Amino acid sequence: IKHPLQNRWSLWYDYQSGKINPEHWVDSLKKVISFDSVEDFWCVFNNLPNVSNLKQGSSYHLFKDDIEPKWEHESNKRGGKWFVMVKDKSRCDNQWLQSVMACVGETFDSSDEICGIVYNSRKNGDKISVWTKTAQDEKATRDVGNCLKKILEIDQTIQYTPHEDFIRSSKGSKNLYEC
Ligand code: M7G
Repeated sequence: IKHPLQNRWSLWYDYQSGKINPEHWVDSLKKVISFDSVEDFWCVFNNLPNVSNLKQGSSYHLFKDDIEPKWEHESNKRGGKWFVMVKDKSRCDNQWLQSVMACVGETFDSSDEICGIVYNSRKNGDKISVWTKTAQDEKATRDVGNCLKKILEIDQTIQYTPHEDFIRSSKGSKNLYEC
């Protein structure tokens, strides 16, 4: 018997070469695999190329199974993301694993608020983002941000931006919270 996770999760991948507009972005998004047990989680992660080796321009998205990893999805459109610039590339594999384990193990405070987690490999610096459901719920949103800093063992200030800004215009976004 396998050990069930509280939620079923799906891993998605996308690769963007150069500038992309929001209408075409979804075309490159591919669902790779889903899992709902501890054993299957390890099976997936033990076989997944490390984020430190991810080709620049590509991203991993790990989301609760009923949530597509895009701003427009019902569960995301009133939410936003905490994002962390990866400052020390030698720590990125471990930081990604720790934050993914906290998601699937539901050890974040206010973990019901979590939609998913993203790793972007980018020329101007890698990013880890945690997407939450309700930007207006300041308490729950801050709980997630504070937990994320502990999990990543960082003391830099991190920012939270609502997706609605991107839905209106992919250029403009303002930070709603910091922690
Ligand atoms: P990104 O990959 O989140 O971050 O967005 P980056 O700026 O570090 O590369 C890059 C571009 O991809 C955005 O400006 C959009 O054109 C497109 N894009 C990204 N996301 C997450 C979405 C999304 O959820 N929906 C849509 N329509 N476009 C998106």
